[in-house]
Amino acid sequence: NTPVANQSTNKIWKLMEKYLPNTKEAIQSSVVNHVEYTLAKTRFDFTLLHCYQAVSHSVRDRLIEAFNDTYQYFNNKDVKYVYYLSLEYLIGRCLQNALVNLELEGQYKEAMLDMGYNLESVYEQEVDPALGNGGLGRLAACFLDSMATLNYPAWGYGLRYSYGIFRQQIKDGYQVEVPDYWLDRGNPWEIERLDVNFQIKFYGSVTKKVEDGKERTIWEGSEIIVARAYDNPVPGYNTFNTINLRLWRSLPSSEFDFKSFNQGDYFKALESRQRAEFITSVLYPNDSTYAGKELRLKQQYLLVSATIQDAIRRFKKKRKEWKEWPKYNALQLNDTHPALAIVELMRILTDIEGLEYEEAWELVYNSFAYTNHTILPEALEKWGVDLLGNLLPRHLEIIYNINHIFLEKISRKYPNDWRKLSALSLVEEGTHKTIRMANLSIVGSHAVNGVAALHSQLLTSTLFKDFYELRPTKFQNKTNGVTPRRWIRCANPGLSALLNDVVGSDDWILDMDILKNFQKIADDPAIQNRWMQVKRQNKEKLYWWVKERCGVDLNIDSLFDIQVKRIHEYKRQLMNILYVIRRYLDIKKTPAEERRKLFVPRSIMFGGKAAPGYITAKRIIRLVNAVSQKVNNDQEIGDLLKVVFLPNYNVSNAQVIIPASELSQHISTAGLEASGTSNMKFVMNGCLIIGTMDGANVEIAEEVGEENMFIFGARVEQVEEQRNKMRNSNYRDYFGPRLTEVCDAISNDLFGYKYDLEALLDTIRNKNDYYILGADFESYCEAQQRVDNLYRNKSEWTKKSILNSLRSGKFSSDRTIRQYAEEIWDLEPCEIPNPSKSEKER
Ligand code: NBX
Repeated sequence: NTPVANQSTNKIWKLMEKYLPNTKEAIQSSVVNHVEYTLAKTRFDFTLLHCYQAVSHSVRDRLIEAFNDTYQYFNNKDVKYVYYLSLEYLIGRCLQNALVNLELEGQYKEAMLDMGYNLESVYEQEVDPALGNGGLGRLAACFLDSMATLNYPAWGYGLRYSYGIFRQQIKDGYQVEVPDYWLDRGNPWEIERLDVNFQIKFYGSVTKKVEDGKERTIWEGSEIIVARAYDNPVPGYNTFNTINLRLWRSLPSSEFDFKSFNQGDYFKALESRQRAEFITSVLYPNDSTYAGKELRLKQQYLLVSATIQDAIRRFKKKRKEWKEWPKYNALQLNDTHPALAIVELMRILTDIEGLEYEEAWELVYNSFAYTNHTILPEALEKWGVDLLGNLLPRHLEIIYNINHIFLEKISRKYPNDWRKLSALSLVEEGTHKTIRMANLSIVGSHAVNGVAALHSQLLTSTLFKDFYELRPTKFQNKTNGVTPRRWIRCANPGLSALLNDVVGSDDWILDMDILKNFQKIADDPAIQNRWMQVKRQNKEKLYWWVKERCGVDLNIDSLFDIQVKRIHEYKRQLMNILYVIRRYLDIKKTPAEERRKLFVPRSIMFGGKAAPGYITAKRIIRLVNAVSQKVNNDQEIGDLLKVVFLPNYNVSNAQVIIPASELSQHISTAGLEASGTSNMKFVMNGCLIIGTMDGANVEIAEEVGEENMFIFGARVEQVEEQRNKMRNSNYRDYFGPRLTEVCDAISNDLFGYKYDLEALLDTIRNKNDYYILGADFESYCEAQQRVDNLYRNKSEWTKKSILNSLRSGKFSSDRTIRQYAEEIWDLEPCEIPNPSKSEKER
């Protein structure tokens, strides 16, 4: 029902045409308004938390203005949309990011100071929405920032988990997982859409019916729930464009189990309502093995089904012709987790909209694209056909159908090539028959990409070789990137100010490549001094962070050496800590008076979560803490060496840790880290990398120069050879004396915790050392020696630090998103005219 417009209602709606003013007084009055009317608080009963909430609501009001205008404008211009589908978004805190992107940080700072509040302590009140595991989820968040900033008509779609990734506590040196109920204090940033709900079906049966001579397939679900939309505005920088991250929450459907209610089984009916709510209650905390649990499949299907329904509803409002679908919609799959979207769209187009199979396939194929994030075999999703067929019987039928048609084409092209047929098949035969989600994603997409040049090359030469030979043009590379808004402008205000002075403006925030034009400053002693000052201030901030959380007193003048990322054997935190032990033993062997000549004081920090079921990863944390305890309490060592485990690594902690680091470790076994993205953040913040030729490190070396990094270790093509060597020898010969001595020290109980630590050592001593720590250890030690040598020369170190930062332009996610838009999505930017900020055009 459209309201009848008359003169008096028009006058009322006209009230909405004024934008909120951003003077100090206006900001203060909006904050105070929210204190009174949103929070129902008074100045006498008001804490810093309330202050954060009121400020956030006041900022949210401003976001909503831009947000509503953006989609109205997109709608009027009838643009093509990209839908980014991801089971994870690690967006981090919102308040500072929103203020920076709206270019209101200065005004709010002043307004709040006037009221007696320091804006930085207000920021600290916000909890991290941690709806992701690691790199993949954080990448999705950086991409949203770039899509908004570059004015692309985009939507992010995901799940609103009630519990994000667990909070990590360290008790007696072991990781303890604490539930993260992040909505505890409300969430001022989201907009609950009571009117945006979609039904989601599970289980049930499939029947065929003949209607007017045509066969129709009907899937009747036996469990029906509802997905409700929660919108999270994502503001672009230096533009009025603000896009939406729409997160779904599962709720019981209102008709649900009406029968049981009426039959008087009140409690049973309530139980099933709770089961519906449970679907989006918790994020799976695994980042490298797939869970294979029904609940996880329900989560995936809920995201997929609600999103496709939403996109179709939007499309149908505008046009009648299905053949226009790919012209107006691009759908990007963030890994295979949302791959069922391919099948869901096929189902709706054929079963409900009545399109022929081939017609529907054309539309699906031309709109979907898939990003792969790993070649680790244990991470590849394969759903058992029993489980999938029970939960989504019609989808399994469609998958079989897609496979049948696909394999027929293959066998015509390669008659009797059974190996090829079974490698390409969507179905893996065996005692436990499974569906390969990667194969489904490739077959259903017009573009498939890896996330760094080396990774994309490995995909086409190993994991997806047969698919590549079939259709080489489908395969692309899109090297990852990170947003300079959050990772420099927000996280490192000191460096931002310095870069503003160097460039003469803040244009670098939108065009990082211009920093290359200022490389000569790297030799300027005055700039070097200021550069060192900025780093020192950041180190001081981390010093206090560590002191408060870990009770360790670091030497600010020591080299801050950091490895923060999910704990995994392939990332080789174990090799790092074994080197720390090596260094400790070497210091102990050196006469006291010579120690300071031979060793640069170092503070070595580790951080990262281990998946709760990943025992080896948890033992690595145990070892780090055991070494930390021993070394930090050894009077002889003093501040020459400190070892710290930084608990609960997350986005907001990363914003303190990364700007303060001087050396960061990206030391995965060559070929196994698809890209890495923190490496890019560290480089931007003037940190030198010690690393292997893996993932995006290879391209970082191309950009900043190998001479400005500490590269070591086997190259991809040497890894298998090293593994063979290990298989054919005793670990004592293969390891060499320096590593052997380290292992023996652990075995001789120098650090305690013998049971855990022996088991840990066995992963490299007796299990073939799959990640070739033994092979790379010597070359790693040499690289570490080069680090010490360079650090003694402050000016040379600083010069390299400056060059790293100025040459990091390629790794802005703006570059990445432009490439996706141009080479995969075929998407044009659409910028809303920046309003005068006084009158809205409505
Ligand atoms: O994706 C990561 C890769 O390991 C990084 O090399 C890469 O830079 C990053 C972004 O492309 N992968 C990752 O974070 N995976 C997951 O978090 C993950 C989560 C759930 C799951 C499997 C993997 N079932």
